[in-house]
Amino acid sequence: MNLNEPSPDLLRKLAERLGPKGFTADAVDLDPWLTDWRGRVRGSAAALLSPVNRDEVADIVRWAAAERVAVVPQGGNTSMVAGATPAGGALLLSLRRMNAIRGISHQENIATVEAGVILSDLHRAAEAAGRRFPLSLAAKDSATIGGLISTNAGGTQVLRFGPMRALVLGLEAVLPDGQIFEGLSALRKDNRGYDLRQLLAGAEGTLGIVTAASLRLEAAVGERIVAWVGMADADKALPLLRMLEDRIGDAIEGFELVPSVALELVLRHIERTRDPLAGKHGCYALIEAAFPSGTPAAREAIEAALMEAMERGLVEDASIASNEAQAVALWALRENISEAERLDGISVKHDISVPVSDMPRFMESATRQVEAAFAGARVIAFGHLGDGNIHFNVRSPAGQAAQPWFDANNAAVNRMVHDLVTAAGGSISAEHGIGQLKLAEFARIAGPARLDALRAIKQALDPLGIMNPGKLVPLASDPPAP
Ligand code: 2HG
Ligand code: ZN
Repeated sequence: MNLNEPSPDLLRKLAERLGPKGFTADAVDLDPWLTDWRGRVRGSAAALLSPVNRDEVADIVRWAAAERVAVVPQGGNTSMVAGATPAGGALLLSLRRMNAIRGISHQENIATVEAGVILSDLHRAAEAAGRRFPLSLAAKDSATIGGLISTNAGGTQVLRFGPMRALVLGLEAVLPDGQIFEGLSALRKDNRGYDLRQLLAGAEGTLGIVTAASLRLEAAVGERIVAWVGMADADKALPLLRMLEDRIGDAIEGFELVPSVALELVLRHIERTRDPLAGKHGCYALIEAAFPSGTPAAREAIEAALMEAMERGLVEDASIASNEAQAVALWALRENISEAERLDGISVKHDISVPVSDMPRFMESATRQVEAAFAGARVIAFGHLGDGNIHFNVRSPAGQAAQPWFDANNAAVNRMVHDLVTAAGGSISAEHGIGQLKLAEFARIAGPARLDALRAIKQALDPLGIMNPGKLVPLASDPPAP
């Protein structure tokens, strides 16, 4: 794709339009935003643009289109697949200054927010208004709403509320020619054909830039109960989840699988963490149930269900948080797995899904096959079991330097895991998106119908190919994956 570097004229015009707070081409200012969160991809950009409203965004995009210059939108820069890392002479467009919560309507049960609002700020604002925004994930203190929408983020509450797509009711976006799509009005029913909101959600900024959204809120949590259970092995987890749902219903909204190796990593690398149970277990689950205020005997119901699970041999031991601080501490054991893994050394990452009921079998057989094929490799498979989504990560052999092993084996491990997932009818990206890191594998596996449709949509909305190039949409001209 023949994209250009911005001309000195364009950079001057942008500097004037955006002012000193909204424009910088200084290498020091740019530096922190040029590397992805995992530190795996280093990019470069001609300038960092930080507009404060949609009209500024629209001007940037229109002017960039006129010169056929790439525009790379970025929120909190927490992509797991380097989806917001720019390349070449792109304009890096940060939405972080567009961080107003425009309103929270109790009557409509909606929050209207700008793209740069940080997820935990929205949590607090909704709570202060007596409501709740239910999506949550480990990066909540830096991930922004625009990025979460653009990647259709998942997280730990998908079981009950679905991923970001399920929570977007309205969207405002700047399209690749600079037009503003005014789709904020949060109609519960709107059947005017192709749904642009849902096309932009999960598009990773390749079809336009989300500037604001209307998001579904839920009833505030009256009582939340967080439990940590030890099980003999991962096979017990799914029967346990189904049993809890039978007894408690959809109040069960988080069910996260933590293998013992993941717990050990967290306890080793993350300060102020401790094992909640006295003994060791093969596998653990973090369970969260949330009830509206006034629900009678919520805690007793969970206690009784866990007691029954113990009698049935599904659970070996359990600890239920007795206050909010303990609940936060239990969640820290789960939310820090990724960070602990990172501190332990680079690993080959996968974000896969297979049909929920097939996941225990898949985990067992894929672990066996990968560990046999790559001598000494250590699988750590954790996460959102209830959604059929596991992070099937593969670490280097113990005592071996992680980086050289990673460099030598990353591509082959990826291929093997993705082939196993595909054979099981699954997806190579359950919640992180494709970005740059999964692009070649996506191209290899997706199949012509999916790829042709993807390219046709991209071509129709962004014929110049300026929006976040090199992400999500494999070009027909790309060389085949190695
Ligand atoms: C999580 O569930 C994140 O903690 C990160 O999606 C997963 O680092 C990973 O592999
Ligand atoms: Zn995850």
